[in-house]
Amino acid sequence: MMSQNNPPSSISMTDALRETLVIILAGGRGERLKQLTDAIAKPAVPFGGKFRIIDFALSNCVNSGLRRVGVLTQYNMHVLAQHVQAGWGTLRAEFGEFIQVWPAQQKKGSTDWYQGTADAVFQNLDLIVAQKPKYVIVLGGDHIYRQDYRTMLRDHINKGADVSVSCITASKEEAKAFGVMGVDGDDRIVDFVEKPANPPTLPGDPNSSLVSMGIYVFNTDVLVKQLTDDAETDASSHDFGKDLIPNMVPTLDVFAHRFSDSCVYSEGSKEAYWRDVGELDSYWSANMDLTAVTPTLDLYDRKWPIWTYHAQLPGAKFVFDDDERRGMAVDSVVSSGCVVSGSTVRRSLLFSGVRIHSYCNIEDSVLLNGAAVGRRCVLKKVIVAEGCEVPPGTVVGVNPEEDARYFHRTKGGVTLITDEDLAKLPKP
Ligand code: ADQ
Ligand code: ADP
Repeated sequence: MMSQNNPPSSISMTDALRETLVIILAGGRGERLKQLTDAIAKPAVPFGGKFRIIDFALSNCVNSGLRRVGVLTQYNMHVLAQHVQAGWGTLRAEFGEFIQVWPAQQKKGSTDWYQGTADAVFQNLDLIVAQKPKYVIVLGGDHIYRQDYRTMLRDHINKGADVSVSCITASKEEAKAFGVMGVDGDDRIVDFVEKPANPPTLPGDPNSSLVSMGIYVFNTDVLVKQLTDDAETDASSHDFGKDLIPNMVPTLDVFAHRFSDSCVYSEGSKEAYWRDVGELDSYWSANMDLTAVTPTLDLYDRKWPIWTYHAQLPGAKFVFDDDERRGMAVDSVVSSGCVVSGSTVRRSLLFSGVRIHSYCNIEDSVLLNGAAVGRRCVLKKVIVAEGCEVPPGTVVGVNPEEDARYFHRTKGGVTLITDEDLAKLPKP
């Protein structure tokens, strides 16, 4: 159904895309990723062998034909800014196209960091208004998915919405970590509650809820008014999910957009793949998903490429060691610059420049850029931090109690290995 207030626009998709500005929220602390975000912002955390998490949102923008993107940063922004500049700084400013980092600047007379996601956008309103967009898409920079934002924008325009919220079905249990909505038969949002202890469920399905993916399309005039009103409200935490969206629901035309309609599916897959990788368990398992024989998110499929900046490195190398033990990796993704010598790697992801010495057995593991594993190590279900040097003979993932004494071990049984924690191990 169309909204009563906004008649449908006859704007062409080409014009709608030209008149849209994207704001990517990339400033959260990301503390649940533990030491992985000690020095770098979550969207800049490496993912999938050669990418960084934000490459998914940025690729979705570029592949959708969106050419004006501001990336709002705050904590630990250095690597993120470097990456966006190196990999994404290619659009032509003279044509009004850009992907830029917009750092927190304590504008609007504020002496504080951003209070919440809405405040982050509010503090950049002057930059947004200066672009004169008709629509503003606001989304997080920390999810793994392929979405054609054109379809969502078209849906928003056709419904005559003030704001559209991309949504996906989740189990009632999972829904506790998200914004949860109730919709009517036309997908108009009639109820929105952020991270409820007891999530409302879908009619006729008491185990499932409709959750927000934190991806919003706003009409610019509505966004400006809502942000300005919210900024003047002392009781607000200045957050899209907690304050802005719930406040808009009773009076404005707020619609749900089904991700299943705009997801870019991999060949042969019917699952709309979207993962929040904000915790070590979900980060590990989304990486592991890529090692499946037929991954639901197929990065080899070139119809919707995920772009990135990647250092120039030589090809991956597999070596027989002096004892003629094979260096091999199976059901694994091995990135450029890796050397696997005389060791076996199974169901694992080796990011760029990883080095595995002889007599090791590595399974179900994620080894980030530049990690090095000494001889005779056994690593099972671990994440090895960037540049970490695992000493010869280290065994992790075999004895959970022992691991928990030295390392961070998740509920899901994933162990995070860092240089700092390795230093606590008794010396052989
Ligand atoms: P959360 O993911 O919990 O819920 P939040 O932690 O606020 O929301 O992060 C949203 C995005 O904003 C992230 O990309 C984060 O990095 C970024 N961000 C957080 N604080 C920021 C700040 N001060 N400045 C700039 N960027 C910041 C939200 C919604 C839910 C929805 C989920 C989907 O509130 O309703 O279900 O996203 O994951
Ligand atoms: P091990 O891995 O058994 O501990 P090495 O460190 O000597 O022993 O590595 C074994 C093999 O890995 C080497 O013989 C070589 O072929 C290959 N290798 C080691 N380092 C490099 C490198 N920097 N570039 C290319 N190949 C390398």
